[in-house]
Parts: sequence; structure tokens; C-alpha cells
Amino acid sequence: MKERTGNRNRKRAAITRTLVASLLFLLTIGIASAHAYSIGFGDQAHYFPGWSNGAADDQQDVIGIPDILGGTVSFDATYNLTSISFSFIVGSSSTWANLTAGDLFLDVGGDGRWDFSVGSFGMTGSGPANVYDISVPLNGANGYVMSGADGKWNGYNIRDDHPVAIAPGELGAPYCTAEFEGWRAPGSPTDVVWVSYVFNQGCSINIKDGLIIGWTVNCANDVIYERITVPETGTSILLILGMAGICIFTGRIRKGLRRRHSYRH
Ligand SMILES: [Ca+2]
Ligand SMILES: [Ca+2]
Ligand SMILES: [Ca+2]
Repeated sequence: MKERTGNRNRKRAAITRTLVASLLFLLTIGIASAHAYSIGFGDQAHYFPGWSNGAADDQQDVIGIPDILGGTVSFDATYNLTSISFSFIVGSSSTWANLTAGDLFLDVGGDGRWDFSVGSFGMTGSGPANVYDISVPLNGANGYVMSGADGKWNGYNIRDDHPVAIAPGELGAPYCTAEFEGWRAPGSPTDVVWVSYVFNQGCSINIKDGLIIGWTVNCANDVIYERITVPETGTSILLILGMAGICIFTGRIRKGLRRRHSYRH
């Protein structure tokens, strides 16, 4: 009788262990799917390809302010874009008030055609911005709002004739929204400032086949045009974590079976 109760308790303990192992396994997969992946980028371009203006500006990364340094692109385990951030050095506080963000341009697949834009042109403070599903060729003559069009830099030397936003005629109904965050007045000209776009639920922008990010400010004084190659890390990390989970799980079962087997002898 005593032995039977002991066996029952051991069986119960083995089942509990297996359940805990299964739970851990599922949790591991859950953590892997919820994980965000980030890729950093720098600033290699002076202007969008094909958008040089023939002036001395073409040789300069920065005209006046600000100096955009690069940023980070984040995506989830299914390669859906979750956020894009940019960092820049302010340069001068005196002309800061003239500065606004341009639109964010996204070329999914990096094929020379913008597929999405975020309507942040004119924004300075934080707030929601509409995301548009567009189809605008990089080198199309139309489809853009150009640098200086807002009149805020009249009398200043800026990078002329460069796209800063998508023309309203190219925008249909908003596809989804993003939160534009972090545009603050600088404390000092040497400050590094971050701005970010966080894509809300309902934005399904898959960047598995790569992404080109275009971004600038209303004067186009510094321009970002960066090609992002998305590695297979999401899948392989998911796979490794999943395999580890399976190993723990099967290990526990095997241990349990071995124990049960030894009780019989
Ligand atoms: Ca720069
Ligand atoms: Ca594209
Ligand atoms: Ca640049």
C-alpha cells in the first residue's frame, strides 16, 4: 500500500515536471515571437540618388544644421517594421526654430520605388503621424514637396531642389498611424537628439526583402538614404530557442520514463 502511494506521488511529480517543461517551452517560443530585432545604420549619402543639384552642396554631407548621424530600425520576429529612430547633432540653437521634420520615406525591397511614407513634414513636437501606402518612383519628376517650399529658410543657404516630403496628390487615405516622438529644443548645440517613429498596430510593413530608408529635414541640409539588409536572425534565433525548448522537453520526458522504468525493478 505504502509503495503504491509512493509510486503515485512520483508519477504525479513526473507529470508536474513535464507540464512545467512544456510551459517553459511554450514561454520560450512566446518570448522569441515577442522579441524585437534592431539594425543600426549610419549616414553615407549626401542626397537621394539622382537628386544632386549641381551646386557645391553636392560635395557636402551637411549644410549648416543639423548633422544627422544615422539611426536604428527595429522589427519583430515576422519582419514587420516596429520603429525607426534617427540621431543627429543640433549644430546651432539659433536657427533651430526654422527646422521641422520632413516625411519618412520607405522603399520596401529597395527597388527604387517608395512604398510608404509617414507624413511628418512640418512636425516639430511629438504626436501621431499618418502612414500612407504610396507608389512613387525615386527619380520621378513629380510626386514630391521640395526643400525650402515651406518658406521657413528664406534667405538661408540650404540644399535646394531636394525632396523633403511626398506631394499631397500622391497620398490616398491613411494606411495606419505612427507615433512621431522626441523632437525637443536642444539644450546645447553639441547635444545629440533622437527622434523616432513607432508604428502602431495595424501597420503591416514587411521588410524581409530589405528596406531603403529616406529621411531629411525641411531644408534637406543633411539627408539619410540608407539600404538595410535584413538578416535571417529572427528565424534562426527563434529556431535555436525553439530547439532548446524541445531538448529540455524531451530530456524531461526521457528522464521521467527512465525513472518509471527503474521503479518497476
Ligand atoms: Ca550626416
Ligand atoms: Ca519599393
Ligand atoms: Ca547625409
